[in-house]
Amino acid sequence: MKIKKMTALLMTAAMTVSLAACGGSGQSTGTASGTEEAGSTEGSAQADNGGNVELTYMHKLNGTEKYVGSDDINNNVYTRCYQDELGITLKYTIAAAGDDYTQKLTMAIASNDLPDLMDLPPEEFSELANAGMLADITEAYDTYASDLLKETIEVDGGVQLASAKVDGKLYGLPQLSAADGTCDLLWIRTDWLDNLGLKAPTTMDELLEVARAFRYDDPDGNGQDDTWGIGFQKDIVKEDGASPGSYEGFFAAYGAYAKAWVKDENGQISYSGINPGMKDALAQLNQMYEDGLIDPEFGVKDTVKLGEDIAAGKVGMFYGLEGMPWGACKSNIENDPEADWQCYPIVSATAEPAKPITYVRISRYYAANAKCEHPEALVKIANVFQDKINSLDATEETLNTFGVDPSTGINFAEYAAFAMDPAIQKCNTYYKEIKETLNGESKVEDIHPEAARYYNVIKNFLDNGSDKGADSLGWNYYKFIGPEGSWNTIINDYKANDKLVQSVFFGAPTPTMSTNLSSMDKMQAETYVNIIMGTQEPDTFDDFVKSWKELGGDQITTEVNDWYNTTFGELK
Ligand SMILES: [Ca+2]
Repeated sequence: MKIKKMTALLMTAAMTVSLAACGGSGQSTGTASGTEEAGSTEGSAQADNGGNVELTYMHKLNGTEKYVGSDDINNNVYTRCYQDELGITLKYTIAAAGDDYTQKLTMAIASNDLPDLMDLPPEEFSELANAGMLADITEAYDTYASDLLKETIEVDGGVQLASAKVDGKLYGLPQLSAADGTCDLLWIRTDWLDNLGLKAPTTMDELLEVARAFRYDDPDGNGQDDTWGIGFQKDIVKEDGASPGSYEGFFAAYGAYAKAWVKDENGQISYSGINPGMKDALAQLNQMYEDGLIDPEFGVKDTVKLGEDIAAGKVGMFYGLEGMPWGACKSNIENDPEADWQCYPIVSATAEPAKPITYVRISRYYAANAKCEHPEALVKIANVFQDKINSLDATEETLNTFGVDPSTGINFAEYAAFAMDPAIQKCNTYYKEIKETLNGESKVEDIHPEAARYYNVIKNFLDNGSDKGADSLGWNYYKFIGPEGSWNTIINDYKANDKLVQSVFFGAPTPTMSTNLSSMDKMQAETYVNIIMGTQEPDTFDDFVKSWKELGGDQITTEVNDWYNTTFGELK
């Protein structure tokens, strides 16, 4: 069985190898643009089944694309499909990854040499949409978007789609982030809990007890004083925290978040990084630091370094996202098959339940040039990925052809001109199907073929006596989408009990954010670290709040509220 190579298809929320992930340096496949559009006669509804339409496209690559034979970005299973099924020939005038793409995009905008279709980061999208340089695709979307595409893109009630509108007109399709399914959980070494006869904490006081025991009571039984109670990394002021070692799950115990914009019951939006609960949270972290529960080197450890400590069996608890079984925890159980990890709901320090924060992060918008004669092509192209990969009618064959080839591990989905994974619906569906199949209530032949892939991996792990060392991939899936995996906690605790809080601001930065935010973030991060390490008294938090407001915070707060009211005025 080539299970190792059967890299999970998608599940963007949880996967380290994410379809939408930006790659490093990519290659460009041509730059000449030349002609504007070509192909069939006018009439925007006539692109399919008949005359062929050629459209130029500026596309951001992941940088990880691998091709078979003589295929390339202009000729592959997706471009041939667009041609055969839609009569659309895509000509990639720019196809690059990372900074290379950003540079080419900046140049194309500066020289007003934009292709028919394009990938745009939020800031550039907003700029071009407001300048009238993008096609209004409102009607094209209404007419041509398949039910599945609409269902996928409007999964959040149309919130992210609304960010692609100006004056009620739609100018692009957002690459959705899997908000409201990606949030902090408390990950704990359960073998250490067992060794010390402890239970998983349900309150902050209990968490402190466990952290103390993990630090001082030799949880790994090697007779050495060599373990930390709870792991944190250096990036405190960061959306989603940085995982592993996020602070957002910890701050949430005090009703605070480092980087979130939260709406109150009166509809007012405020920045939670200056919330009074944050002062209590930082004071508590300072106490833990003083008590030796936190690695004093945390301020110079990034997620990779913390991951190495976790993998080496030095850390017994941390806050992190639902996909944590894939990273350091996997390395840890591979190094030490006795090790085991389980996620738990985050704990509260107050009488209120702790509510994890989720962030919307739209990486890019797919848009059409205002001069493009066939803007509807954008929508038709977007339908394809849904049909081939995300439809309940998808088969093993379509998944292998348009997704990951199980024999080579090549992810053909990376070639898609527009790919969007309904990660949350998928996780919900697959979780349920896998659980039912494990319980004998469903047959593996009857569940979604992608769910069946994960089921088989999990079943293999369970049948082999749960040998984590021998089947770390099976352990991964079990801990993520198995009956007691992280997804179970998210839907059966966080969602079922209405605990998730969504940060409501996303998209292009506001004007004052563009000019002032990076220095404000820096000041915030320094204040937090100094308070934790005791070089500043917790009471200096109040001075920080005052400075933050004066240095642009009050202005940004006004801008965020204006943006929200303008963007979602009709929606709410
Ligand atoms: Ca020890």
